[in-house]
Amino acid sequence: MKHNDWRKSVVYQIYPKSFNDTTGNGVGDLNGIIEKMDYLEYLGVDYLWLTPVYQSPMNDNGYDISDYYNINEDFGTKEELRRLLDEAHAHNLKVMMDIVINHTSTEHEWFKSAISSKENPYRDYYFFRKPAKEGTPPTNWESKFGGNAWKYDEKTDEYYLHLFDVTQADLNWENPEVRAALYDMINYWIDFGVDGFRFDVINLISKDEFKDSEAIGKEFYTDGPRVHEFIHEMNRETFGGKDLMTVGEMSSTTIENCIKYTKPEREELNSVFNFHHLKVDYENGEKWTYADYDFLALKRILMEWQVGIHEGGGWNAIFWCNHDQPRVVSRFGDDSTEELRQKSAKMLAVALHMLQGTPYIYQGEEIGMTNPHFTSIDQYRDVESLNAYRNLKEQGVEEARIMQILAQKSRDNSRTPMQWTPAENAGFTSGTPWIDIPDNARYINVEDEIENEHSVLQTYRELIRLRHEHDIITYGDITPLYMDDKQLMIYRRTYQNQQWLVIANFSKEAALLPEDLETTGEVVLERGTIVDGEIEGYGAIVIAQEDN
Ligand code: TEU
Repeated sequence: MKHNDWRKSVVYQIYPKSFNDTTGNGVGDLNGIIEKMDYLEYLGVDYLWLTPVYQSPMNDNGYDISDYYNINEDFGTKEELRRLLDEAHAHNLKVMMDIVINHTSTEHEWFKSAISSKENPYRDYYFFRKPAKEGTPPTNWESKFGGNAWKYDEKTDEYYLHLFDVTQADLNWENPEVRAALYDMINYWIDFGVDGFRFDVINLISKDEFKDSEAIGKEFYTDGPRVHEFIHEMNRETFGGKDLMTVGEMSSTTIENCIKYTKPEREELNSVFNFHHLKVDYENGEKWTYADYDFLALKRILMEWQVGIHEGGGWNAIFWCNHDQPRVVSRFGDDSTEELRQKSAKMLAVALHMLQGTPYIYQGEEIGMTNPHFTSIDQYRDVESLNAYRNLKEQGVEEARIMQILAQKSRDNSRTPMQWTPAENAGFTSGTPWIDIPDNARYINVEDEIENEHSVLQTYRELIRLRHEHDIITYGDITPLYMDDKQLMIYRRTYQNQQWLVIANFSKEAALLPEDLETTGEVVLERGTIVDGEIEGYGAIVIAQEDN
């Protein structure tokens, strides 16, 4: 056992569709994950989080579940999942399942019943509402994937709510039967032997007022009125008091609410993802724009959450990447040359992994995988990107500009297959991959990274090892420093009588260290050097110092 406190854990996120294909159909599968257990153990992580593998029409790659109790046949069978759990446990790894309970697929039996007639007992599992007036949806809320959030059903002359795709109908948590059915399902997976859960958009489950919004409707369902009550109830009815790690994905949330979600005595969740630090390349708050990122905002937001959550007694999940976000090295680093890519990927790893909270590594991040830089709409697969393309077209935006925006923002940026080897199709599949693989797999791949002792991968391994060995990383306080510095992220961690200083240069150019910054001490980890009071471009360093 590496340790016995979930707080010291590092989680590795697997997007099964793009991890490893053993059947040659171009789509990854559960056996593919089993095949890579040695690698995952070598990396040193504690938990694996599998994005949804349940039965699904895959309009949103599994976030549209049609049967919570069965496995999507592209991924495999329940027996294979059972073997995956056993293999993971034999490799000292735990497994978290993704729980999507804000909505189901419209292919789910519940929804199929619900839509069949107004009188059907399942009608109240979802939100069906009358038109505001003829031909007008009940409210003006916008779907997160574009367009109005209500879909008209001609047969019953009512609309149903879908905050995401039209094939993802929102569940009515006000209905106690819905909650009971969902808790049964979670308990089924607990009995099956999983070790934890990631809850999809869990702060959107409480909705009670359906009114027009001045904006897009968020205020009526984000951190809604009964959300804490519902999550607490779920905790008590399912995972609470058991050795299971939980993390909630929180959409547009607040520090105040996240403290409530994660303060142990409230019995809700262990930890939370928030996305505020990843909106720093949105122009005027709009994702579908092309913009440079704002470094000072990135620092400010990250540090507000670091300090705010820690002081409030809550717990952060910390991450740069997931299956919805572009690759961080292309986003806050630099993938324009091999040298810059490697340096900036390492720097970003250090800057994140020395923060307080539970770090998440998204498959491929540990080898510095980049955005694929797609140039044609035919290369995109994601429903959100395809909707955005249509919307931007309708607004009259030029094709070339749209391609530039998608190449920067699309969720497909992170969904290209894991690059295992320099061989054809990156060793991911013997068939045709479901989405294109960047050419750079020839030199950015796991095989090469294992061999090279100075690789990005080795930096990740070292950071994981450090976390397991030094309590200061997990439990220490954090003090942000020099927040106005335009190149450097600098912070101090303190724990008992120890003090660590972390310096990360987010710019390509060498950066002058602040004159009054004391950098003497014992170097814990060095990626880039300090010469004459300057740290090199994309350099990062961690120094253990005397407490004074
Ligand atoms: O995502 C929630 C969510 O709102 C965003 O991550 C969203 O994809 C992005 O911000 C839009 O710009 C979760 C899942 O992670 C995502 O893959 C699903 O599509 C979504 O919920 C619906 O289940």
